[in-house]
Amino acid sequence: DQDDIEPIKMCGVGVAVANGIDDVKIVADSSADVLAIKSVPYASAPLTIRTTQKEYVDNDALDVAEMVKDLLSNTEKTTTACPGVGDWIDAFGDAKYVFCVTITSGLSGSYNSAMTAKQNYEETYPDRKVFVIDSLSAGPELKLIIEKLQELILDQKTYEEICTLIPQYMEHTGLIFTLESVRNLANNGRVSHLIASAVGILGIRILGRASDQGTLEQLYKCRGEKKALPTLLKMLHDHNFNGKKLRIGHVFNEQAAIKIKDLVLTDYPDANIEIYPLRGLCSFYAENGGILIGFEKE
Ligand code: X90
Repeated sequence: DQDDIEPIKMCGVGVAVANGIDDVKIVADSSADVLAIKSVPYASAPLTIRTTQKEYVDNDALDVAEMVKDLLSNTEKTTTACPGVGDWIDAFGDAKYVFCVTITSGLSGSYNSAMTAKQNYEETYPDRKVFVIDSLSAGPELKLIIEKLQELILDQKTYEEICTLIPQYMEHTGLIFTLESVRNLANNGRVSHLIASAVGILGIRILGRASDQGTLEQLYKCRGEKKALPTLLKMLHDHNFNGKKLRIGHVFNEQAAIKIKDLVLTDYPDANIEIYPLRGLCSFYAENGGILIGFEKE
């Protein structure tokens, strides 16, 4: 059937065609919320969420609902950790060409860790190459980058071509979000005090975007979902959504995600929209009810 044929068709990237499918691999940290993809080898390097009692590894075995529930009733400090150099090298496996996507270097050490892993990997195996991509974002924007990598690989683009095309694509992607709480972000020093204090008031949510530096930029605050959803739509307009791909990740808030999808389709009838639950790391920081939207822009 089709699934058996496809992997042969893509046979590595450009110059390495004769060496077969194991030659190319997409790797991302678990902030991408992507556990597996079709047709191209893929691995996810997990971040971890830690209390003094317990460690949650953000892999496919994690029960996100249980973690979110546990942490709601937990009052002690919870921290997170990015993949270590060894975790990244494990994820690279034995691929000749690796495309490695990380959460923003503006908020995490994941990118630095991946860069060290790249150095070690290329020193140990001089014929292998790793292209590390700092997403300057989190969640659904990484998903868009991974989908584009997959498309370029299946299109038989060479390693060098992809190294040029992906940064160009990323100039045309963005991330907006709405959060009902920034408690975990604030407790871990990942947002300014200004933003943290805005959301201290019950019922107030913030709307914002990933800044060009890969940090949280607050654009609005509002009370209640009724106002938040049209504002998200306005933000998409303001940030030049091209009417094509949009990815909505949510923390146990599928209802709002569906409403957003319907609103978007009214203005952009040809949009390609997918809704999915966020995994551990993004659920921890975006918190219950949180919505992250990755989109393509002009
Ligand atoms: O290295 C680590 O321990 C991970 C730290 C990650 C901190 C930020 C995670 C943000 C997740 C929250 C809203 C979207 C913000 C996007 C700004 C670039 C998602």
